[in-house]
Amino acid sequence: MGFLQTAPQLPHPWRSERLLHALLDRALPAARRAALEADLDALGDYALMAWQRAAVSTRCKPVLTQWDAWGRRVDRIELTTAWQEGPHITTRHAVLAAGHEHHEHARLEEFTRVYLYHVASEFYTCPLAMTDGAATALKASGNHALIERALPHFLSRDAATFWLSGQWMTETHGGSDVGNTETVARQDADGQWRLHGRKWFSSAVVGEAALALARPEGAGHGSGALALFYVETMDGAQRKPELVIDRLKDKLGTQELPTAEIHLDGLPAWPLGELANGVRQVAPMLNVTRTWNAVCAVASMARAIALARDYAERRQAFGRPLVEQPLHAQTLADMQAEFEGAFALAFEVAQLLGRVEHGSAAPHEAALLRLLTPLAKLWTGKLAVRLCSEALECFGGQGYIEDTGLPQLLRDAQVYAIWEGTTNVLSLDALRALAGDGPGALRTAVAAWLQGGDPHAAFAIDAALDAAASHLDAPSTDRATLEAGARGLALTLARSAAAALLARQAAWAQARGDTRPTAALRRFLGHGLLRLADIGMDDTSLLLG
Ligand code: MFK
Repeated sequence: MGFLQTAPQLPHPWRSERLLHALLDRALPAARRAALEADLDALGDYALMAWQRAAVSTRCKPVLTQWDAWGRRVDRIELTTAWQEGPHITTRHAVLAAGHEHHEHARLEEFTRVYLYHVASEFYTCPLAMTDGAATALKASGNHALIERALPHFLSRDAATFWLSGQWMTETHGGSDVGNTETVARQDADGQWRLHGRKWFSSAVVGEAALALARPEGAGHGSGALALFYVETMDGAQRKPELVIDRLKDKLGTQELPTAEIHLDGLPAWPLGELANGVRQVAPMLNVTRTWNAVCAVASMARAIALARDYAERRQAFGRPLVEQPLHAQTLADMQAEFEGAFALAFEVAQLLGRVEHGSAAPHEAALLRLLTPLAKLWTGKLAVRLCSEALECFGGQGYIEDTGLPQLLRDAQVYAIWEGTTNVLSLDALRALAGDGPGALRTAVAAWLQGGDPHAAFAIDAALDAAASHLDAPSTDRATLEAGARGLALTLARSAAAALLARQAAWAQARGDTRPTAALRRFLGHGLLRLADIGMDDTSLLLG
């Protein structure tokens, strides 16, 4: 047999994770940091095992069996091995419970685990995100009966009592525009609310509970008339008959995740709060799941880059390893710099969330969190696709071959820009946040992050923020022009915030003799911060004419 190329090896996802180590060293008190070590090491072991197991296993997808041999409707879903392990890994490592502990680092410690677990989980993190979001929305609702009933399950540290929650919003007519929701809530003769309708993307249908938007019968049109309901899906070991699984979706990626189309045929439901303003009530959930989306997008980038970098050491071309080829090394370094910016922004959102929830945030930080959440979600979602695509190219033809495990990275990455609001929906959400205290909060934060850092970086970042402010505040800008430019504005703000965070990290690391974050900052700035669009509404209509 001729030449055989050795496959890429995944370095240990925790022990080799330089950025996460540095972040935890900087952000956590020493005792908290030390207490995490064994747990994170074990999660890294699991992630490594899962990668190695996948390399020698046949890929599986979930299977829905709707009827048993005797004609009984069963809607049974068989899950992949990683999904079967999900409740055990989640509770053993307290992935969700950690985020709801009563200290300001709770969310950072939670999302550290999410980052290590995500790719190995085969997107079991999707329903985990929704369960976390449901726990957060329930707490915000102040509905003590539901909190006491559901939270001990959602945040359980024991697989036997752990429950997953879904988030049932999307409908055939109400995707981004959930105001078109057709599901109706009716009260029966006993006063019990029951949901009737069809939900179109239910990713946690194997779970035990869900938060669902529905229109109370007789309420008006639009999103303000929607209410948010809590439902349970199981009657002991049986799924409730009022919940019917129509089919599993056949998706581009996240194929281990059993996303379902379902019918609600009188499913009992309990309102979280008032029988209106359901979107406002579900917003805490959206913001938490969008943070998950950002951290998971960054985790996918980390996986793709780790494999591409390992391969660059193993693969020889033109007489030397790829990593010694100047253009290949340049490509990898460009990817690394963008990844480091995205990592910094996603984890800043996680830390902010922890501080705001704990009540230890600075006065501007609630508005900062409101703005950075959509920015981090939309930018990391797009970047994950670009970096995973670039990583596949680093393998040449092998990156296009299914059983290397590489194409799956790209297919899966495409979901981050779609889930939890598309890039454009999130850009418009950023405009909502910018209409409030967002701009001032971002300026205050950036000034603090840049203190004592590189003055050249500070100059470039301030200039980008000035340009964004002029764009936003231009007196001639009407609403249509503002919306048309919202994506460019959001990307500019995301990159500027990320650069300021990289500057803070660079100053911290340099004082400890590590100049790699400084190199990442320099290169990231070299890629430019400005992404503002030159809006010509006339050109747009001409081009689409
Ligand atoms: C592994 C990674 C895990 C990731 C999780 C994966 C889960 C995947 C499953 C899904 O993808 S489920 C589908 C997710 N669907 C969406 O995310 C919906 C996308 N559409 C939007 O986000 C729209 O912007 C939105 C539905 C929120 C617009 O609704 P409205 O009703 O037209 O907006 P409106 O009237 O502006 O907002 C209503 C209220 O909510 C306002 O407050 P007030 O009533 O007090 O004025 C808004 O300020 C508030 N609001 C909206 N978005 C908010 C928010 N408040 C805080 N944060 C937000 N993000």
